[in-house]
Amino acid sequence: MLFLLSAIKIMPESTSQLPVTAGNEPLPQANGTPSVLVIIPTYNESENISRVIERVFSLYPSGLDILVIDDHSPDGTAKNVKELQPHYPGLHLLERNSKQGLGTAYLAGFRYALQGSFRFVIEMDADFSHDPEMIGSLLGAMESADLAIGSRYMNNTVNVVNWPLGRLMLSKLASLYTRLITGMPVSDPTSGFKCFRRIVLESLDLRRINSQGYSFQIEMNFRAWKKGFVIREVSIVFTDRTVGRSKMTRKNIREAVWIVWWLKIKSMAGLL
Ligand SMILES: Nc1nc2c(ncn2[C@@H]2O[C@H](COP(=O)(O)OP(=O)(O)OP(=O)(O)O)[C@@H](O)[C@H]2O)c(=O)[nH]1
Ligand SMILES: [Mg+2]
Repeated sequence: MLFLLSAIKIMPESTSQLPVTAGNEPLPQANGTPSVLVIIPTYNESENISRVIERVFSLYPSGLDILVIDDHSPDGTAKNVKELQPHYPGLHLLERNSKQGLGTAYLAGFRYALQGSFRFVIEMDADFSHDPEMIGSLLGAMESADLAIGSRYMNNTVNVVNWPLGRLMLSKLASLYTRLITGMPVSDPTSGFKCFRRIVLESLDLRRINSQGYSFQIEMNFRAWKKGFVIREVSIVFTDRTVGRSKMTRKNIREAVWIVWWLKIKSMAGLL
């Protein structure tokens, strides 16, 4: 039986005093060059991808580019992106020839970002679980952070809409487990809605990132934290996808269980 959960409590936004960039305001540009790259990995997201691209560009018409990284989705996701490219010069597409996992998709996106002059790099899902309006809040938090994480669990609240109870428990347990083992002060370490300052990506040796699935988020946070970068969380409401299917697998869960130990031990041994 599935239990449906509604947003339980939405705390006042912790970034309320932070500036700008929400809604239709243009983002800062350096010499007319977009300073923000939003990376959206996709696998079979043809029902979502066009809408999410249009939504992001309607909210942030300048100063921001989007990179879609598609793993040869059989449903034609990449074709939808190509159809939109003539309308949006800031829309980029990286096509890979097979499904290779979320982690390697983001790593490819980071390399792409570092080849350009982007100052901020955002991770976002294609399925509208991450509200494009919150991009502004993430960027606002970057005024005083090197890594901003959109958190579902700030201040002991649960801001998740329409997740089955089992899925919520899994996510909450993963967060508690990660905090307990690593000591990392992040309430939602598996969140995939976040913003990196360029220097963070430049400082981490991306070739050493091992995680393939969702533990990729934990590993990136942990490595940034251990390097002393400032991490801030921003309260977000996460809404379960309404179209398309989740790609989460049991293998992803098993990977997250051992990766936190692996990170902890490597860090203690000074081998991170
Ligand atoms: N390029 C690429 N994208 C992927 C891969 N696996 C998942 N994605 C994308 O990564 C994003 C997150 O995947 P989801 O299936 O929504 O996973 P999730 O958000 O953790 O889980 P749900 O809450 O069940 O949706 C989506 O935009 C997917 O299309 C992959 O192997 N390659
Ligand atoms: Mg999702």
